[in-house]
Amino acid sequence: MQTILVERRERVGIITLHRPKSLNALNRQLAREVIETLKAFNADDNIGAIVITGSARAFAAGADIEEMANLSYAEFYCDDIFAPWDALRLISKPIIAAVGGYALGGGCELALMCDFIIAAEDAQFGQPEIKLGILPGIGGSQRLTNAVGKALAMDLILTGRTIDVHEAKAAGLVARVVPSKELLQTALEAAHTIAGYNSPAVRMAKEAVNVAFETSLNEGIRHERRLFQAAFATEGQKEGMHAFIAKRAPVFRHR
Ligand code: CO8
Repeated sequence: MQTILVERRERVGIITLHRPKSLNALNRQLAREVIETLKAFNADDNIGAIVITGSARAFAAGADIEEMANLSYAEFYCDDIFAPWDALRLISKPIIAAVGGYALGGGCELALMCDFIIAAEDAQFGQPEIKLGILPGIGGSQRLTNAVGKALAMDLILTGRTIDVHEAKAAGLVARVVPSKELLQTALEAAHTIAGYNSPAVRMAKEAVNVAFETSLNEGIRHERRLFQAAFATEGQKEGMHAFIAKRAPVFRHR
């Protein structure tokens, strides 16, 4: 891997975006490496949750402008250059974005593709593509709107302004704000907690929440009900409930 660092700590897989000279600008190689690593973590029974992070200065300052600047419509259309990022939606294990510094353009969109964002006090979010003569390209117009509502999404996408972490938290973009030096530790603790639960139930819970953004309330509730019933086919449900009744800590087997 040349653009990311990959690490495993107990049952948590960590991807650190690592293109320091360009504030972790997202080029095609980085996309391939992130997706390849996510797929490997997803297939690995020893991994229960994933953290994606960047550097203290930038989670990611967007797509790589130098790489994109001279591309033609035909290249973008025929090669569907951002298509690899679509595979992130197929990762069934929870992904936490630990965001410090800039999360701009594609960087903000990548954070939005994760399941939730834990941000450092110095984090800044924005979709400044309009200043470059373009618009968000890996789902920002949809996911940002779902996260913060039409008014703020339009404001950010049309003016290109950047918001600080407190505005992002108030708008619902960010789940937690922590001091910068506690960012990774907090994200890892959340990931370790998740990774310790009944793995199929964790994935079902992620699936159930995501369905809320893709279907009607009625269909979403029906989907949740089926998943809830399916949870009773897992060993973890028996262990979780019997452990509660016996007043002991549950021991989940992660399969
Ligand atoms: N692409 C390429 N290089 C970048 C990028 C980028 N997005 N952002 C920063 N860099 C480089 C700079 O060119 C500079 O390189 P060098 O040292 O060789 O001159 C280095 O990183 C440090 O940057 P600055 O000197 O500019 O640092 P500052 O602290 O002065 O400013 C900013 C930091 C505000 C983040 C500034 O760098 C900036 O505005 N960057 C561009 C932000 C932006 O416009 N992002 C949107 C890009 S377009 C996009 O994301 C489209 C999304 C579509 C889908 C994405 C799929 C991946």
